[in-house]
Amino acid sequence: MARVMTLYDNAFSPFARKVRMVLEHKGLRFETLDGLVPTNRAKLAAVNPRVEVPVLVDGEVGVVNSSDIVAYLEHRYPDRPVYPADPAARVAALAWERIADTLLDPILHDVSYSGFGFPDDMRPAGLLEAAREDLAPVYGDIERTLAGREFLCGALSIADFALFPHLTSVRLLDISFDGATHPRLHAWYKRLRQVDVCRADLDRTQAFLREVGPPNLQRPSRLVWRGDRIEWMLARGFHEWFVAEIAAGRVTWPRRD
Ligand SMILES: N[C@@H](CCC(=O)N[C@@H](CS)C(=O)NCC(=O)O)C(=O)O
Repeated sequence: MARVMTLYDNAFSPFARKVRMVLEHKGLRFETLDGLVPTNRAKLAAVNPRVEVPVLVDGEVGVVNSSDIVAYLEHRYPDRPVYPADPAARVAALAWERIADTLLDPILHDVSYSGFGFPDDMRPAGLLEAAREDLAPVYGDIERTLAGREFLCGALSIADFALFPHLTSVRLLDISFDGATHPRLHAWYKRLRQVDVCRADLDRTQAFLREVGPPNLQRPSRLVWRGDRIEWMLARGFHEWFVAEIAAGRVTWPRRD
């Protein structure tokens, strides 16, 4: 019997959503386990000491970190590739994935307080404006790149899958692109929503939000912070706010219990 891979995921995690879309795009069989529900925490810690999703377990092989998982899948299951064959397009696709992982994720995490939402009196003044300033060049780059193209690197690729979850989130906050200024970006986003695996991703996330979302979504007493997310907060000058969060005991780090 063919072995079935296990994806430790979470419908709210942009990294896990990216990996799941790649698995589905490739038509691979896998089962999922929500690694961020407290009852599965020990299982997740056993495969990833940082206790983060996503993790992929494929027989004897366990892979952590979303871009490593995508690289593993592409190497091990090359059919229906997500990396472009052309060397320059491949470099560009990986660069888009890096921008999604290391810039868009931090901005969205920090602005939305990891999706849990800031109570009004806790959101530092100027945070949304900083997000808009740093997103504007990314929107502009996407707009320019899409000239004469359906997808960012020609055919559908990891670039589109990596950016899609973040672009679904900017629309929920007041930091979205607008169709008048960025018509190609707007059309591309609409096109992606028609792609089966992207539509399924959005449906899953919306169902998850309906199930656990406001008013039921509990803000955790301490939020997990890590590298790029801290860097963006500090680089934009919100260090006093961040230190106050640490002092108030509301900050924790990725680690094993
Ligand atoms: N660099 C990692 C980042 C993964 C990550 O930050 N995962 C978050 C969810 S988006 C997580 O599991 N955080 C632990 C928690 O919230 O308890 C990747 O690309 O997979």
